[in-house]
Amino acid sequence: MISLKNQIILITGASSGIGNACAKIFAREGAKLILAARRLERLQQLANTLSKEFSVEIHLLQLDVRDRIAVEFAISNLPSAWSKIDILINNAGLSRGLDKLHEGDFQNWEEMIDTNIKGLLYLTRYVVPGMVSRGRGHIVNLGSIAGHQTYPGGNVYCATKAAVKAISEGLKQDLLGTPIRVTSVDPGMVETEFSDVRFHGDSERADKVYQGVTPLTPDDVADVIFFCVTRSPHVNINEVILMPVDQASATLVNRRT
Ligand code: NDP
Ligand code: 8X3
Repeated sequence: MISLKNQIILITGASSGIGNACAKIFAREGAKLILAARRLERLQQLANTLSKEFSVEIHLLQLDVRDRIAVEFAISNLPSAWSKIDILINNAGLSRGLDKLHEGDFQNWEEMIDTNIKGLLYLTRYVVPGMVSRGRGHIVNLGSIAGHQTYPGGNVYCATKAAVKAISEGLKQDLLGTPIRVTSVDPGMVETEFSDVRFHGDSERADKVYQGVTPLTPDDVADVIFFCVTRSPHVNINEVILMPVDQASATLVNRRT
């Protein structure tokens, strides 16, 4: 197992859910954290909590990953002590709506495509060249079971996660011959703000998604990511699919109610 002590880890979407849980587990291991999201006050709260609990160095980035110029500016203007990123966790992402494709909302589509695909590409494009020139690095992309199996109403969200799968595979191939590692972590149901965001704040509908099942927690996913990034340097975990015991596929869920 390799140590994360003093490694610089950039986590997008650290203001909630899986990104937030990753920040906690990496802080515990002595990594230096760059935490990015749009909601700066959330990041500040997280940084305060982590600083009290661990002696951790944290740099905050208020960043909308959909804004390519902002991503370029943020990465190229990192203070020199923070610029040599060792691990990039491309976690920022969201779903919007569960409409039939032929009745879909254009704004929802654009938000998912711009965040889940283009945002992930921008971060990758601006961070990975530095990894290549330094000869070290690891990119972890948050895919999903939705990138392997399409479910009714999932159409565009599933397409974005299928794109993440293809991008992860492509990046792995393009980095062959370098020591840089690429991993896609692809969960099933994880209870986070994900469903609230999908249903635009309709929490009653969001709660129903997790009714009668024991979903994964953000910490469960962070544990798997931690495992992937701490393997020996010659080991690349390409893809991990994890889901709750109560789930067998994107659509097959055992509900006890
Ligand atoms: P949350 O809604 O809890 O967290 C999403 C994070 O993404 C937030 O921190 C949010 O921050 C950030 N984010 C969204 N849009 C942007 C943006 N434009 N720019 C910067 N940050 C953004 O959901 P999860 O933790 O569940 O989701 C994390 C990842 O895991 C996503 O990629 C999701 O698709 C994936 N996933 C989730 C599953 C689940 O069941 N929950 C299962 C499989 C995969 P802010 O709003 O402050 O910008
Ligand atoms: C999130 C999991 O099945 O709700 O990616 O799409 S699912």
